[in-house]
Amino acid sequence: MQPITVERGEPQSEVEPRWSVDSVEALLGLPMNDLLRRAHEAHRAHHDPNAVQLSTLLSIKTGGCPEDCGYCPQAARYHTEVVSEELLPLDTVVRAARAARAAGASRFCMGAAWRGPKDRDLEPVLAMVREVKALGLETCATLGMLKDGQAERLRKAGLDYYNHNLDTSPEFYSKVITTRDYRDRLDTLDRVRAAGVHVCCGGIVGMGESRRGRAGLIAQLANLDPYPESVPINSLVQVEGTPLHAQFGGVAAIDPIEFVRTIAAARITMPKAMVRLSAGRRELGDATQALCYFAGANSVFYGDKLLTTGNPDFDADRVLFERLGINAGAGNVAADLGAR
Ligand code: SAM
Ligand code: DTB
Ligand code: SF4
Repeated sequence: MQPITVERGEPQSEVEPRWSVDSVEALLGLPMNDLLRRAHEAHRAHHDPNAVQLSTLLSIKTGGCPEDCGYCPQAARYHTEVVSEELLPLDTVVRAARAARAAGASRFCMGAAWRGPKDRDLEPVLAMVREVKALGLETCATLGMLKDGQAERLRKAGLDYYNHNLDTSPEFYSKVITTRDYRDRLDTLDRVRAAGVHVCCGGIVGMGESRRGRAGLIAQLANLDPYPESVPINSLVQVEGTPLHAQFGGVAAIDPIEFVRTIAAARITMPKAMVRLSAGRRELGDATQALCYFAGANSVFYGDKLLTTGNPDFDADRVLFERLGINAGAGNVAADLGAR
């Protein structure tokens, strides 16, 4: 099990230091140009600075979720425009994966609005993993909390990555979610790691947390031993009907500079990870995204839809990558698998 409170300087492994919340907060508070310089140097030391990996998402089971995550349009208890759907048939998933591959994605991530899969739910998902893997794509799934044995079954079917986010700092967590606790999340991450599946784990910025709250999230992620291979940093997409939407007196949108700072801190503290600029890219706009790529983001969700909300369409991303001289796509397959 991973400790929740850690201090920098304790040996975590032979090569990676531990990060205290204070030390990450200090990073986040550096003069912007000093922070960007450190982050970009860390980025160049471990990655091609002009390459971005593309993952495509598909919601394989939408809405009707029993959990109460305050940001999520798929929670049954909130009145959002999301229409619930049963698990998609296998051929629909395979068709979507083929289209993602044709568009240049190297990874296909299947998401389900479950608290966690029941054993009987897992069987059809295993078939999806097998078929997507057979297309030559990297496979990822995000299905909620896993019970003993489920991660092993997923690995045997060919799952490369499991996405399960810590979402925020341990201190802020209960303001956003009450139906599962931080320890449950760490336990699922331990099961994924122990089964030999790569860990994709990140969080959401802009839920009303303080800068120290963001430091707490980054420190938790960076102190996982080893830290995740993929780190999705989401900017909250405010969805009408969810408690975090401004209509409920929810939260003000995050300052984009503060978002870039968070990406930079993720890059410095987890230098070899793929840092994914995740939800919220449409709202961030091109110039902020460009700064994120400079600060160390080297992966995105690619396709006009995330799970239920919008994302820049293929063409918008292609144009932006072209303007930035970024090489995006299949050439970067498994860059992170090779790096660790
Ligand atoms: N139900 C599973 C679970 O919660 O683990 C998997 C799917 S869940 C939608 C995956 C992640 O999407 C969440 O942990 C959260 O980080 C992110 N997410 C969900 N809604 C979001 C929103 N409105 N804005 C930003 N990120 C969001
Ligand atoms: C992650 O960190 N972000 C993705 C993926 N992992 C599963 C999901 C973002 C969801 C945004 C809200 C929606 O589209 O429903
Ligand atoms: Fe359910 Fe996942 Fe949404 Fe939480 S984030 S309400 S667990 S679908």
